Amino acid sequence: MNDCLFCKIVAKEIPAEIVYETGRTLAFRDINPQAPTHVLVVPKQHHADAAALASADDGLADDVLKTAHAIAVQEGVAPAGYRVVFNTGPAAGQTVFHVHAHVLGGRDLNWPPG
Ligand code: IU
Repeated sequence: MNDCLFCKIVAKEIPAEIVYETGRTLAFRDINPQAPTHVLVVPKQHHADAAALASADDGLADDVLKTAHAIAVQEGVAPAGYRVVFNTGPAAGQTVFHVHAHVLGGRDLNWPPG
């Protein structure tokens, strides 16, 4: 996708603080962190949202989830607990339409979310 911001981060055409990378996923710090750990995990292949990722049917959603857990371990937030969020669609607050998992941790997280 030529005009997709996260595709450009994947292609390293625009900078991001990358914290983890696999063959099919990339993780980088959110520019507007909502918790001490706030990392975004994206598949390198473009899919607009979690629904499209789930339909990809090639194990890619599994890769994203595994990377999210690896981030939580790497960041040291796994033992206390962390949250993985896919905002999916405008009503859920999705603003960037390249699917991304938010990995949030490092503080007590409220429920229900806003
Ligand atoms: P959302 O679930 O689509 O609302 O999340 C988009 C996130 O992308 C949001 O938390 C932004 O702070 C974040 N982000 C970013 O990390 N780098 C950017 O250049 C832009 C947005 I634009």
